[in-house]
Amino acid sequence: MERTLILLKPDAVQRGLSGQILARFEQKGLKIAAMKLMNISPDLAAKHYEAHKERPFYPGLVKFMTSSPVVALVLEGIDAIAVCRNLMGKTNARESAPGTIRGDFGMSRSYNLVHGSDGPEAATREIGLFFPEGVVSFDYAAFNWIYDPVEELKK
Ligand code: IDP
Ligand code: MG
Repeated sequence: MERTLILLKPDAVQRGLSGQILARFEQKGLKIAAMKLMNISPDLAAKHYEAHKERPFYPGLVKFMTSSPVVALVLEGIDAIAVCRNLMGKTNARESAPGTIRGDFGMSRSYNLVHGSDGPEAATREIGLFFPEGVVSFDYAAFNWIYDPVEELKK
């Protein structure tokens, strides 16, 4: 099992799309391991987007992400990071394939509705930044029907 940090960005919350976007991840079979509505402080935004500090779009990105609340989530599943990135689609929503979240709901390269960790190291780092209190530990009964218990869930 792998965990990833997902953010429903300010545009998703303000456009009333949080529920529909969360449903995409949930119906795919990802387990919600943590979830909260929160404001991102400038300090948290800077840590989260550290890798983009030198990019020309960085100031605008921080302004956008701190302008209004986000829904922060930790999602869990086998290969959760890649599965979520595929569900999200390409960074530029105009170029994102239909069927993806960005492809179905967005028209912008910057206001692209959703963030997802891009690798295992980023996921661990980002989950620690957004959920220093830890995730919620519980048995997700649906996993026994989402995965093949013999092939995929053997301990
Ligand atoms: P990703 O979110 O698809 O992983 P990144 O390249 O990591 O894309 O960029 C982080 C975020 O910065 C994007 O989701 C988008 O909101 C914003 N961004 C990326 N490239 C541009 C750009 O060229 N102009 C404006 N905003 C951008
Ligand atoms: Mg990224």
